[in-house]
Order: sequence, then C-alpha cells, then structure tokens
Amino acid sequence: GFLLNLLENEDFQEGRATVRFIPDHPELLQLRGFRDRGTRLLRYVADVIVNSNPDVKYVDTSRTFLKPVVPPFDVYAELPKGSRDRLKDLGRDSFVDWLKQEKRIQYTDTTFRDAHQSLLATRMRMIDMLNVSQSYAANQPADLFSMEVWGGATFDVALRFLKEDPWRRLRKLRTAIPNTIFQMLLRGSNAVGYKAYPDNLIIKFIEEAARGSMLYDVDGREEGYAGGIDLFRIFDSLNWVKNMEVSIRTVRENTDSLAEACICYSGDFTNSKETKFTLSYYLELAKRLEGAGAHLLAIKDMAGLLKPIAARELITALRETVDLPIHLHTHDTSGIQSATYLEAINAGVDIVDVAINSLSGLTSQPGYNSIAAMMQGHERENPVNLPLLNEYADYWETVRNYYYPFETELRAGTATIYDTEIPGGQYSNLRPQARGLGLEDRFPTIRKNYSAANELFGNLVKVTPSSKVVGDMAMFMTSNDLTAEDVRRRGDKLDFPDSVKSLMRGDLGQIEGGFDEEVQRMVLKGEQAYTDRPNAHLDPVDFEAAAVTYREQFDEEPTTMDLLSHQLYPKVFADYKAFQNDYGQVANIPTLAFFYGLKPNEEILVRISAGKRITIKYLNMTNADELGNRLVFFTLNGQTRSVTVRDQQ
Ligand code: 3PY
Ligand code: ZN
Repeated sequence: GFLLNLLENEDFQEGRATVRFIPDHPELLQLRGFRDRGTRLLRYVADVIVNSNPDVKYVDTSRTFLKPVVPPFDVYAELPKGSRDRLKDLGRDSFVDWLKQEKRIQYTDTTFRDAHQSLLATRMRMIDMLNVSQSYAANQPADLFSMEVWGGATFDVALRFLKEDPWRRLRKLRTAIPNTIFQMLLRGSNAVGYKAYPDNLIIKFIEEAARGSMLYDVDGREEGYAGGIDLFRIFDSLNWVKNMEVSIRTVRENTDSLAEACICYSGDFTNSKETKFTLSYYLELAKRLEGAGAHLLAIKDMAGLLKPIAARELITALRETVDLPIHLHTHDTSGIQSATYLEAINAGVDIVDVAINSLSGLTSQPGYNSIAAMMQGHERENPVNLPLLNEYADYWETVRNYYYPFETELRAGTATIYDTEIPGGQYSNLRPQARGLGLEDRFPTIRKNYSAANELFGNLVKVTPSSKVVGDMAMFMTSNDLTAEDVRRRGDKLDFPDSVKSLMRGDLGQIEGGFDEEVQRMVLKGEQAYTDRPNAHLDPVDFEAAAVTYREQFDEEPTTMDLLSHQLYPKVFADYKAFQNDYGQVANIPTLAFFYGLKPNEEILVRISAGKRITIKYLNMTNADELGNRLVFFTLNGQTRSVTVRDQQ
C-alpha cells in the first residue's frame, strides 16, 4: 500500500515532494485517496489566495462577514409530511384534484433558483443551500407547495463558474429535503441551454432529472434512485407550443412528475394599442397547453409586466377557459407586484411564487415573508409561522453578503420595464455586459435599443434564450451607433450577430404573426429560413457513441448524468472535468474561502467524503521566486504542508 499511496500522491508525482515529505506524512501509510483530495483542495485554496478566484472581479477587503445562524431543529424527530408526501400519497391526478379544490393560497419558494439567478447572477453555491436545508425541511415554517431548486441558468452556472455538478446538487438537496415538491425550470426544447437540442436528449434529460441519481450503500451496492424533480415548469422562449410538446409528453408519459406548462407574459392586454399579446392570445395559448397534456398552467411573467388589474382579468378569464390549477410567477422589477399577487389571489390563482425576503424584490420574486404577512386575515390565508420564517430570512441575509461581487446594480423599482420588457434575470446581467463592452454610460440607449430590436424582429416574447438575442442586437446597435431606421436602411450591408442570424433562420422556433420579413431577409442574406421545429433539423444523440467519446476524452466510465452534462455543454463540461482533476471537489469548500481565499491563521473545515472532514489552516506564503512561484504554507489536519503556486498577477 505505501508505495501505491505515494505514487498516487499528486505532490509526489509532480515532483513537488520535499525531502521532509515522508516523515511529514505518516498518514500516507494508511489513507489512500484521502491525501489526494486534501492536496487538491489545498492547491485550490492556495491558488485563490495568490491569484484570486477568476470569477470575482473585485475584492472589498474592508468587508466583514457574520456566521449565518441556522434555525435549530430536532435531528431525531421524524420529518413532518409535506407536499411531496401528499403527491406520493394521492398520486398525480388526485393531487391535481386536491389542488383545484384547495382554497388556501399555495406558495412556491424560489430562493434556491430564480431568486439568486435574478439577484446574484446565479452564483448561490450548493453548500449554502445545503447548510440550511435539513433545518428548513424539519421546521417547515409553512406547508409549502414547492421549492424551485433547479434548472434555468443554474445548470450552466454551476458547472461553468461554481465548478460544482448540478446533478450532485440535486441529489444532495433531495436527500436533505425529501418532504417538499421540488420543481425545476425547463426551457422546453432548449432544456437548460440556449439553443434547441435533439428530442432524444430532451427526453433522457427529463427522465434522469425526475428519478434523480442512484444512491449507494456503504459497500457500494445500489440502493435505488434518490428521486429528483417532481414538477417540471416548461416554457418556450417564443411561446411556441410545438417547442414544448415533447417535454410535456415526456413528463406525462415517462415519469410520475407533474408537467406545468407556461404562458410567458408579454405586452399589456389592458392597453387598447396591444394587438398581439391580447387576452384572447393568452386564452388560446392556455387551451392549447391544456390540450397538450399539462397538469398545471403557469403564467410566467418573467419581466414583471403583469399589472394588478390585468392579473385580475387574466386569472378570471383563464379560470373560465381551462380546468387547470394556475401558478403565477413574476419578478418585482417595477416594485408593484405584491399588488398583482393580491388581485390574482382574489381572482382565484392557486399558487404564487415568492422568495425568502432577504433574497426578494426588484429583479427577484416578491418577498415570501411579507406576502405571508399580507395574507394574514385574508379568507385564503395559508398559515405561515412568520417569526420562524423570519429566522430563515436572517440566515439568507447573512449568506447573501458573501456574494457581494455578484449583486446587481438596481437599487429601486423601475417603470421603464414596461417599455423594455427585459426579463428580471437579464436585467441584472445587462449592465455588467454593457460594462464589459465599454458601453455602460450608454445604458439608457441600450435599454431603448432593446425595445427597438424587439420591434425590428417582429415583436416577440423575450425570455431565455430569445431575450439574449434581443440583448445581443441591442448591444450591436449601441456599439455601432445604429438606430432602428439605420438597420432598416443599411441592413443589407450589416453583418448581424450570429445569434440574430440563428433566430431569423428559425433555430429557436416561430413567433406569433411571423418574423419581420424584411429584417429576416436582410439578416439572412439569401440563406433560407425554415418554419418547422428546430429539433427536426438535428440528428438524435447516439448515446452509445457518446459514451465511447466520453471514455476516450475523460478516461472514466460516465454515468447517464455525466453523459447528459457533456452533451448539453461539451466545452463547459470538459473545462469542469479538467478543473476537477486539478482541484477536486471544491463544492464543499465554504463560500468565503471559495471566493476570497483565507487570511493568515484562518482555518476552515471541509467535508471530503461521508463522515470525513479535513481542517485547512493557512499560515503564510513566500515572496515569488525568479520564476514567479510562491510557496504557500498550510496545516492540513495539523500537519504542515506547502503548495507551489505560480503568481499570475
Ligand atoms: C431562465 O430560463 O433561466 C429563466 O429564468 C427565464 O425566466
Ligand atoms: Zn423568473
């Protein structure tokens, strides 16, 4: 064993071992693998100390941080029954029936997904969710309808920036919170990406997300599936039902989960000038989604455009049109969406989406705690233990501070949203994007160009990924000083962004009323657009061949989840694997250390496997030598260790 351990030790392999290596490390004699993990994590922390986390654009050294307080709970008590137990006990159809006759307003808590996607650039790490999850499940401040925990941008960002496996996140959360319905946001034929994927990839993705990952006992025997997503919220970025049909059908036929189909809300049907996104447009869409097999209907108001009076009219009319429970989602970018909720609740909406107060408001959802307070004494009140829920808001307030570099700049509600219709998640992204292009001082122009681009294309629903195309066009117009008129006049000579070409070609699907034909012609310059489903132009994934490629590329046997991640995001996934090779499982490093490194004599505890934790204490580092290398000193479980890091600054 000893030689093997030594050979597998990466410091040793890479010639970093010093003469004192072996006497310093008696544990090499026993613990194979353990050392690897510790060493890799040390290397990560050392790298961040010397070179910073590349995802953190500035570090504010004057900041101080508190330790978050997790509301205490009885570890030994049986978990209270929650909505997931109800779903399992009743079965899917009876559950929907129960929901339809249930008078009390139901809440979906978006804290683990949309709230941080919309306020903190999707950077919330699994560990901060996991630290509070068991407590939240055990204490159940309310009988929640569901928690939105997955999908949207979280899949990509987890791999790309946080270097954590989204599937592992789902499994961990599922295990910690087995009693509440988990829902995810699925972009229909675009899955959790920005373009259409082959149908068979969408189907496999849904099946895998629904059953969650395999659990193993201590001897490595399969114990069964953990269970994953109970409710799939499915939308299409152009409200094109054809793009949602495969997803809805797959959830219905291949899983026991609920299929919730969305109407994405745009425009303002209460305005007599609205000719496209009228009330009858939404009612027609809702009927078609019901016909496509949806178990629930969601109104996805991604930009927060649904005003209170419109909400009353829309919910009332939908109630008369479809026989589905109605789930309302909004973003409080304008600042008035709690009024919308009250009107919607009075008109009979079944479920509303809320975020814990300290991660709510503005581009996020209305605040859960405050909405619960608003509902006190209402005939549809659903009791919430508000003092207890407030303790969770305190937890998240403390944790939120850890993510300060990712905070959005928006400080107050804005009514410009009614003109621009920029989705909440994108609004918070647009300014940093503009800054990156040196256009921040022209942000008001970018906003105007966003509406102009929308008009140029033919007025479409704007939500990921269609919103990204409109955003790209707005940036393109701004950086080239083009007005809409310029584009119409000189479009034949302009080389449009790729995403614009792709939209006009039909790669995202079709829009109500069709694209502006003149603009389409100018963008495509002779290339033929198509009008059938984008997926019809894609070859199905050959999963056998994909597994062979995977084995060759990563030298390991893939799980279905690995294969799916690789197929959805080949480059991002490959980068993630390379990172893991260098640094190991960084998802378990506490957030402050992950983003900002450690200060001298600061110590952290990191879980490296079931029941195994290591302590890492940073001591100090040497000056850079002539090659720019520094030696960074730590103790790892009390033993002194050093890591060589190239100083990149
Ligand atoms: C997403 O697709 O990520 C969204 O949140 C759309 O609103
Ligand atoms: Zn949203």
